[in-house]
Amino acid sequence: MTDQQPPTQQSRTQGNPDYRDAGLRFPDGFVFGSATASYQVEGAANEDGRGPSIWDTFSHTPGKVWNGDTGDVAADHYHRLEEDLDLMTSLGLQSYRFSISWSRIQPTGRGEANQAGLAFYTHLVDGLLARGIRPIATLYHWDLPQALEDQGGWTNRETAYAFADYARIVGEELGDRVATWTTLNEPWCSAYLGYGSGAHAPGRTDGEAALTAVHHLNLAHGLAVLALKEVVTNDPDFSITLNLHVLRGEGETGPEAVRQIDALANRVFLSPLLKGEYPADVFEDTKDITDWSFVRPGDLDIIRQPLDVLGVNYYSTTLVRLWDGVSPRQNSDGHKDVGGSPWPGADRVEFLAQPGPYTEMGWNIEPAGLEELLVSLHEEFPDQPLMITENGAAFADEVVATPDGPAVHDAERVDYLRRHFTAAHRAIARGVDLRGYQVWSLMDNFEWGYGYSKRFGIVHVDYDTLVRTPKDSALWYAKLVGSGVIPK
Ligand code: IFM
Repeated sequence: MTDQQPPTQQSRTQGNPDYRDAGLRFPDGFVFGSATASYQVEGAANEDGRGPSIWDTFSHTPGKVWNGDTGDVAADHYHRLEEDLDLMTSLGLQSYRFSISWSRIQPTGRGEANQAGLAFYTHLVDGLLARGIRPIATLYHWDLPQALEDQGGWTNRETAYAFADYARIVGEELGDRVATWTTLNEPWCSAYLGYGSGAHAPGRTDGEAALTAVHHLNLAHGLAVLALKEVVTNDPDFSITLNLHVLRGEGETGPEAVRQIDALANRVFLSPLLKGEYPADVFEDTKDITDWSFVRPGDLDIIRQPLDVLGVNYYSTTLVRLWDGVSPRQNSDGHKDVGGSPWPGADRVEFLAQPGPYTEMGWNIEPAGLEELLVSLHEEFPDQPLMITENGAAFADEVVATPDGPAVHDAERVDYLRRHFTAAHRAIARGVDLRGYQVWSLMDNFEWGYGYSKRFGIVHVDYDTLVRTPKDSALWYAKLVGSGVIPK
């Protein structure tokens, strides 16, 4: 999503220029929830027949993850499910966005279902419904079964078909109860961080592999929606979640840099999903890397499935220009820099640091970017309902003793959430069909290459005792969910 000029916030919006509004009411039916992902919270990595995923392999490889952290135990959500469900009830959550571990269902990514794996998610979905919480299930949040990676992973077209088989198995089990099926979470990360930069599992650094993975992930999405539609018996929403980049260009070369990154980060997903075509400029920009012959006749018809809701994850903005080839190259693209590039064909693009404030990830806090993103999506795809499927912030939280017991006074996260809920509200006021907001994350968890060093939860997890402590942000959010109005 592009916006060449940083917006003049006051000119574009009513209310406080810094988005610190209170008292705004969300429409009836707006779904307030929170999100997690399997490898980040579940733990129980070697239990009940679960097979290894690429993230087990990656995190157990020395040097790949901060401090050698792994998801072996994570937040132990697998064993603390009842407690966590009750926690959701105590916060009044209306939805829970979780992901399903493919290798818990099919340990090698193919073949018979592992009944113990299905039982866990059955328990989870039933527990949510018993508490009146809407289940939003993501089928893939980056934890590919290792056995499939050994056969080429997302560079192998067969992985897309295996994914559809897996979707069918899960759909047959839960397809009378799940409210929203999200096929993929952030395929940008799976493809470009997994196969391009190597910052994520499986840690490959090959631009052609990354672009091949992009297409096979898009194809997997379409095949999975088709498979699910054959087996579900309720009337769920079908969805995919994208981490679209809100781009700003600097200087004379800004527009060209924005075009290149918009193509690779945004349009290479949005165009096939919503228009049934790949952007011509992506082919041109990457022609020295691949001829895109992995796109076969008929693929785009499969990929373009009607989306009941498009999931949008938003954290910050991205500032780019073309590198002059002389001065030291800047690479502040917000992703862990491990040497490889997540931007095949965009070798001349430079990613510039932006003004703060920042979160603990070093990401700039810019609620206007969320409003811009939602409005620009609405302008381009006016009939497409949207849902914020992730938004939140990592800060260095501390548990303190109070007369009422342990507490976490995470004022910065409360402020971050207030400003982004305000941005979402402003987008709705400008006509965006925004259906809900899933705060990332329900609880502190394994933050991929950063291990447990970054805390995104609204609930604190003590990684020694696994005790959960709702932070002030959780209590603030409970007030918002309960009233539908942004609290003070
Ligand atoms: O923790 C991740 C999540 O898994 C995907 N979206 C971004 C979050 C914060 O980095």
